[in-house]
Amino acid sequence: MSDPNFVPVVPQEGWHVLHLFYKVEHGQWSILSPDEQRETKTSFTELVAEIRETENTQLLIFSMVSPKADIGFMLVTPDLQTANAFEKRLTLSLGPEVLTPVYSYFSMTEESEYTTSDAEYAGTLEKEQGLAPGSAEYEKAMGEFSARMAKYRKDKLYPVLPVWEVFCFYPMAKRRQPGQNWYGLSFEERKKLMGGHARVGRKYAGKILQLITGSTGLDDAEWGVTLFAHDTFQIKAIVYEMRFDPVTVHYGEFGEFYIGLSVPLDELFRRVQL
Ligand code: 76R
Repeated sequence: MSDPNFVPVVPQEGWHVLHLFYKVEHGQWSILSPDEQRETKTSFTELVAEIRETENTQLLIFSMVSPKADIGFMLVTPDLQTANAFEKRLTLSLGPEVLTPVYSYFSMTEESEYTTSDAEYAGTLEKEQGLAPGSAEYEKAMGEFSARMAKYRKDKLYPVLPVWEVFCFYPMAKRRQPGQNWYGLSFEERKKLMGGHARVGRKYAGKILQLITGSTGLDDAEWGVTLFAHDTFQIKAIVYEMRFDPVTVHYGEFGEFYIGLSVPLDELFRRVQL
């Protein structure tokens, strides 16, 4: 049953995240003269540089796999006005109607509700490790814990995106139906279940980098899941393994999957034949 004392962590900070996927309309592109095409590619390159030079702003660019989309952008920036302005410019960046939006997702970075609190960690130190509060070892352990959590929180709210070869994006939500309503579970039950999920996830350390961004009230699903990997085997493996994790088994709802490859701009132009 839902916990009447539960106070959800309502996000008050974080960055805005736009995932933007487009198809290239070669018919429109071919109307441009070779000079216009060259100029367009130059101004596109300049726009990318301008976005990347904007404070705290990151733009990743992907050559998307399969005809679901050709070009993918992941834009992360603090201010929504900035995000919105860049998004409109990116859409027009290769000329009118050259890029047709096929899918987009709007979310925000957020921290987890289920992290270990100072009080919980203090309890573990006392009960499981027998450390007395106030002792030098206890204080040292608590200090290390706080530093670790501060870094963890910073990485979630203000992530530095990696440029790994493979990118995977899909929206997710937690199921809400009689007998299987995630939001009807108590906080303790959810936290315990998410603990199992995180244990599976941590096995992929160094192979998968995951960024969960929240989209309740912003887009159709509840989270955007962004995975970075060095190869598709790891993406397939983690998503398959998590299918058997109780949280996903009982409560996981998935949207469409998109796979992209990180490529430099000149290769992107060649790849999508611009
Ligand atoms: O945030 C953390 O890094 C620690 C714990 C953790 C949370 C709270 C965590 C760990 N995840 C969390 C939340 Mn996750 N994650 C997914 C998918 O669910 C599926 O079946 C597939 C989609 C993958 C592959 C994945 C990977 N996770 C979430 C949420 C929000 C849920 C909520 O708040 O109720 C979703 C939708 C979600 C989905 N997860 C990890 C991973 C990996 C690799 C980790 C370990 C990260 C690390 O320790 O570096």
